[in-house]
Amino acid sequence: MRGTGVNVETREKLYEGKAKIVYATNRPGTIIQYFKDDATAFNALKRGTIVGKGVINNRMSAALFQRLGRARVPTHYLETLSEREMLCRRLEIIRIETIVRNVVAGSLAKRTGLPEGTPIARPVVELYYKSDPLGDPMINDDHVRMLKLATPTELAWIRRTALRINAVLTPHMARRGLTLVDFKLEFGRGGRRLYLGDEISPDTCRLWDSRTRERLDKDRFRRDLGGVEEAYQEVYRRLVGTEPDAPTAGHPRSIPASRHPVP
Ligand code: AIR
Ligand code: ASP
Repeated sequence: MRGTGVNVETREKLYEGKAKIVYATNRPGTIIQYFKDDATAFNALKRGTIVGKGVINNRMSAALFQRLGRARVPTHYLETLSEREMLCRRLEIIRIETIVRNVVAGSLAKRTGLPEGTPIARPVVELYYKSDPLGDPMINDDHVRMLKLATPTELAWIRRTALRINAVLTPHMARRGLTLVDFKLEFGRGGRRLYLGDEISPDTCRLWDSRTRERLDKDRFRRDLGGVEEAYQEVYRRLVGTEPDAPTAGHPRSIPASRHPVP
């Protein structure tokens, strides 16, 4: 499927979320994720724009999906079509947000009273019910079964795969001077298999500078810390480098490297 993006055509809008738009394509079994600069927090009570975020999240997600693919984690990523468009396998999204935590932060600090920054000896996996009207409440395996969100076999695979992803991404980030504090994953069904979907970016991960513990993620937006764009650019520079991955040869939408707005 890779390298086949020539002649991919955008068709009807299937879904518009807070940070992305999903389009059908002329290729059965695929969708296009379009990454916006829009940012929301606290279940969309806070709204804003992070200039250039869509480009960064698209490229960064692609790089991390490729890294996970090399570690044999199945992801929905097929190809980067343009600065903001990613061709993906079409999934039936499982309505569970899976969070993996290596360091106490955010809602875990609130829930436990432990100070942010407390290391966690063995990663913690949490499940949330993906429901905007309900504000994504935390759930457990029994609720997953009760709500029929996933089968026990699927849930076991999700937990196992979330920890494998953490085991790949934590050292990957560490080599680039970033502490992977926590992150959110979404999985979906594609045919008979499960795949990692959505994105992996500073919108969905907490990333701290390993040395200074400076926050280099969406918490800068959520908490009005300033330097939001700069933080996204810094993460991009460390994870993807100043030269983005070479676009697929001959792709009509590929962006000449010289013209690519490297943040
Ligand atoms: N997350 C949760 N819902 C949406 C997102 N992006 C991510 C946050 C953070 C992790 O899940 O970006 O990396 C844990 O969030 P919290 O608020 O539960 O501490
Ligand atoms: N974007 C989500 C919201 O609007 C969650 C977040 O990242 O804070 O609630």
